[in-house]
Amino acid sequence: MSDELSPEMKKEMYWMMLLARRLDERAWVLHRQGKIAFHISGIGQEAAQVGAAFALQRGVDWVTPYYRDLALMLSLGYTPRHFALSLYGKREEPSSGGRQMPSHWGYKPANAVSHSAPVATQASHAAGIGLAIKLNGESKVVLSTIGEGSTSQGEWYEAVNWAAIHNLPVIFMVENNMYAISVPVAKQMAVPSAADKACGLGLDGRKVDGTDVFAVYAMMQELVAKARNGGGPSLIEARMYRITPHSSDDDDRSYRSREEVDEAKKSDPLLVGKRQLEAEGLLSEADLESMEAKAKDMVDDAIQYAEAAPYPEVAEGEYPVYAEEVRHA
Ligand SMILES: Cc1ncc(C[n+]2csc(CCOP(=O)(O)OP(=O)(O)O)c2C)c(N)n1
Ligand SMILES: [Mg+2]
Repeated sequence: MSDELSPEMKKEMYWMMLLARRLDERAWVLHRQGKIAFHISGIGQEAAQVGAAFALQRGVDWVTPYYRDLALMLSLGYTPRHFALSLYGKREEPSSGGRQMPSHWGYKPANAVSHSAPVATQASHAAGIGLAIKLNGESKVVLSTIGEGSTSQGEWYEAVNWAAIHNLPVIFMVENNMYAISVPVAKQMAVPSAADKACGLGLDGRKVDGTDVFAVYAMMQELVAKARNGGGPSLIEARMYRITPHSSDDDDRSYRSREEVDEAKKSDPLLVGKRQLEAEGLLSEADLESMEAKAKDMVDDAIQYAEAAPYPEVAEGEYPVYAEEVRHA
């Protein structure tokens, strides 16, 4: 665990993971109740996301996140209300006025760029932003996240290669959750880790336990500092397990056993984080109870808010998606 983190920061990181988890769980319930059309979950990936986000300068650095990054986004200031608005496709949703799919993010105050549905396109966006930062002489970095399966895409190699050639301030974080929908990681890559791909592209490749929020934070801090000081890009593989089905439309019983999932739940990042904080005497039963109560209140509030919020007007379907002055005219 990083010594540089104060007890308050450690608790804050645990809180972010807990809030993301409770919000995510509620989205599954809303889907099963028929209230929302789609959910894609970050359950099991919160530690990597929170650890990475806390190593950034929020609102200064850039992120090109991918669809499982709810905990990352909440750590950057995106709120449960924003997320609920996206689940319901409401007008006030910040990425696109309710036109993007849920979990496709996009949040200007956090310099978070909405991604396209084709996987790996965000890596090219990150390389481009990295080049702009370099040309402008700014002291900023880009965090670009992706699933391990998507690192098979040609576009991903092109983006990482390009960032390496031009020494761009980009950290490519692979959230290796062992599956790409139904395809296990062994059928996705011949190397043991996505980090091993770095040596063929000429950048720093690191592996970290993606269930340990403090380990991810410590490694990210180092890589962010390196990128910020002109040391170039890095590739980091955070390993974890996708505890839920791929999405609300997937039945994972057709390709993996319940025993496998139950075994993986023993390394649930929330459990790991709780044990770490308890071992340091930083988390009492009372702390946990009050965090749970606060999370429930925030999730209830977000859903109520989104349910009451207006949908976009039909005429807005013809408006540009990203020109806000027109969208909110
Ligand atoms: C170019 C492209 N091919 C296929 C898909 C369909 N698709 C969406 S998510 C996904 C799996 C990606 O797996 P991984 O990168 O491991 O991310 P995870 O969902 O496991 O977090 C696939 C195949 C897509 N969106 N884009
Ligand atoms: Mg995956």
